[in-house]
Amino acid sequence: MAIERTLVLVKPNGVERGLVGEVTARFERRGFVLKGLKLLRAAPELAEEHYEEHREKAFFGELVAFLTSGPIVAMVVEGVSAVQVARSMMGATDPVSAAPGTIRGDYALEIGENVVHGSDSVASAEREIALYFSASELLP
Ligand code: D4T
Repeated sequence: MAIERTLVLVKPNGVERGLVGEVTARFERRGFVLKGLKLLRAAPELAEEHYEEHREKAFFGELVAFLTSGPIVAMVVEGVSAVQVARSMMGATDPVSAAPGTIRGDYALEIGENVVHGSDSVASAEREIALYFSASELLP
């Protein structure tokens, strides 16, 4: 029963569509504890660093353009197996394959606009949390 922290982002289309409360509520109801929460506009440098692993991919430019296209909400949630559980709550990266009942399965259709992001490992979570939050912005 490892207690983990993971980074959850509500992407620009999720904020635009008024899904911040819905996404946040799902994590709270599941039993996770919010340790950090902010609304921000990501600078291109931040988005590029976030998606560093995709730098060589054909969709990298669009990915960065999308993440920086409007305000996003970043949150750090903590709880048992937070990395894995958060990703299962989000559903498959391509919403077409995301199961109903997941966030993407309920609110998305396009892979390029898939509403949420969740870190894919504990190491990624640590790296990504540090990109979006300073230590003083996080609860202990
Ligand atoms: P994120 O990082 O947004 O939570 O997505 P995933 O972790 O589920 O998936 P990913 O890293 O493989 O992809 C990052 C991001 O790129 C978009 N994307 C992905 C895209 O627009 N076209 C593609 O072909 C792929 C594979 C969607 C998520």
